[in-house]
Amino acid sequence: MKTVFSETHTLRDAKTELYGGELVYPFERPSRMTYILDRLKAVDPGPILPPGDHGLAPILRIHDAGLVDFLQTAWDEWQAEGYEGEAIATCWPARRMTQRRPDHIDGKLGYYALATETSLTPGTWDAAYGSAQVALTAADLIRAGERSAFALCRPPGHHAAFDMYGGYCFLNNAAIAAQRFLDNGAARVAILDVDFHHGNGTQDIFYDRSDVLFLSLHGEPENAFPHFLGYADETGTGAGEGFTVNHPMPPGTPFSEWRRSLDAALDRIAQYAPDHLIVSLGVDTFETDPISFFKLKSPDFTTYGGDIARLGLPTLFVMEGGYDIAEIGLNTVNVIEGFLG
Ligand code: SP5
Ligand code: ZN
Repeated sequence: MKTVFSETHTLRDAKTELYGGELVYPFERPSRMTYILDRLKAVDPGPILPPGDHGLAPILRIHDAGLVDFLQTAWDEWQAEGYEGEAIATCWPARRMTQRRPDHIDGKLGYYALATETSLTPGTWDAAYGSAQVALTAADLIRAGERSAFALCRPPGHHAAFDMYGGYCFLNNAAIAAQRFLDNGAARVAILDVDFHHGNGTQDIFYDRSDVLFLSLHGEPENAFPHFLGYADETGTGAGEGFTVNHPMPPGTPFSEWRRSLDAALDRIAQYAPDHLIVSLGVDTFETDPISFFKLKSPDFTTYGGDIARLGLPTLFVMEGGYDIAEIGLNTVNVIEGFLG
């Protein structure tokens, strides 16, 4: 399996994440990639390639032009205001308030942010752009006939919605890749999101569509970020009714339970018979992940990689979360190895 990877991810190196009332060094940090690359090189499932540049057009197939413009200009506006720290939203268009976009950077941050833990920094846009290019290039490998490919994306993407960023995500790499498949002739694409967190952004983008089946296995919103989406009764709307599938699970969920949800999701994917499968691959389901509460062990990642392979679909893996950095390489590459069999 070929991996696509870009060094531009290092341009995203935020110093601050608002966590537990303190500004801490972010869980989503550049060294995550070092550990995954080291393990990839040790196991060597295939070559590691740089992305091509597909420009902004495929990004704008998925995202609001206002969000894309904001991500490109927010840092300059923040600096022009004379602020000393990284750019963090402090107010929101909450219940019974207007949804108009303000002019001031403080207002715009609240308008486009869905969470406050994700600071904007000088290199964030360039890194997010590069991450989307990684996903697009890996999608094109599959279109060219590869059975599978690994988009080693950073920053991750699945929390980024049509017009919102947050949850360490700015552009929705998996959604951008899915649209790429459709624009190049695919009729149906399934996105299976196995990151610990609900893929609220991906769900948002495809909620009213039947050409993308979205399925997510995640920590229940009552107890896990992003808290305000991901309930089992969210099933799609209009033409998309029945094409969103959520499997929320409670704290302490072991692999045996998690795998039951996976089996149900895989059955639904088989019934949908997509041209391509995209796996939003977060390994924050690991038992010692510092911000999550599932109990998967390292060999379980190999097992479920094999489960996914049995669908027999051309499969694009897109990297999402995973914050037990010492084990992120092992767990991520275990999924790849399990898939390859
Ligand atoms: C891509 C991805 O995995 N994004 C996750 C973003 C989560 N950010 C909010 C984390 C809040 C964690 N609260 C954990 C409580 C542990 N005591
Ligand atoms: Zn996650």
